[in-house]
Amino acid sequence: MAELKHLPSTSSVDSILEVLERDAGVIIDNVVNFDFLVELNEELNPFLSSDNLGRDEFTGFKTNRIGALIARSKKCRELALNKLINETATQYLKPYCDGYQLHFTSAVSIGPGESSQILHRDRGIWGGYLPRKVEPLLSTIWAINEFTKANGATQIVPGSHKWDKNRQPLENEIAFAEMEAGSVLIYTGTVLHGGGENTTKNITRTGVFLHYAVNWIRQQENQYLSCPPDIAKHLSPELKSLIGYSKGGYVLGFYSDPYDNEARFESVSPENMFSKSKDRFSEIPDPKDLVNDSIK
Ligand SMILES: O=C(O)CCC(=O)C(=O)O
Ligand SMILES: [Fe+2]
Repeated sequence: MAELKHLPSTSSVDSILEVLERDAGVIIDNVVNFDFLVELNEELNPFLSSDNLGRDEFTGFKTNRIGALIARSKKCRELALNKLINETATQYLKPYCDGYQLHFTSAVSIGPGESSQILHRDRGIWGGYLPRKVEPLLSTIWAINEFTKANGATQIVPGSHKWDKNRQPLENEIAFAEMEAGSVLIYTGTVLHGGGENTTKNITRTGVFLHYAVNWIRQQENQYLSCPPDIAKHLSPELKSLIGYSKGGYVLGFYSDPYDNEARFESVSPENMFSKSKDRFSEIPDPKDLVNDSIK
């Protein structure tokens, strides 16, 4: 039976990267405590308790999903900025970008009687246009309650990020992300995985999904609509930048204020919407370097 490696929350980034390189999935145990989860539940329950069941087999007829977690939950903001996760994302995505962004937020509650989700690779959201040699995603699933094989723990196929796309796993090649509440599964955009079957009578499995993608790609969840400027202005500069109120390159992601006729906010970084602080792309580069560095 395939198994996922568990590491303690005191692990080094290098030890996490080593497992990710081999398996493309790893569990970090007990990162946040019980009190943290109580508050998180209080923030999410009003939204999760209304009926947001999936409308197809992929999203699950007995599975509730909600997004906009940065706007809706202070505790999710803390999770999104978790130091160990962000240091791991920086190192893991470094070969493919010079920065990354929060790409997707969702709380997923798999209810009793849900069947298992088809195994898939999350990079598929971009329609298969990205060459396999680029890994665009590093994702997390935070266990809000205990994940067990019975209640729908995520299925993961360790090592399948290196497989040919048509290879299907044998049953004993599928691992289940069983973990205690407060632990986190880290997995890549190319590993085969899917929600598990929930065979329990009355236990709902809830995970908070926070996915990080290279900064030059379209985000799965439109953060500017899920967390519009009037909410984003209350976030820390670091978090605003992480969700996309920043540029991803010298001219990538700028904005112009449609009401500004004094040339104050013309072709500027979204950071200017909130403060005058300069972003890391505001230095005017030498055009030769700009052109040269833009093609690998
Ligand atoms: O709920 C889960 O454990 C996994 C869900 C998933 O992979 C997805 O919806 O893309
Ligand atoms: Fe998925």
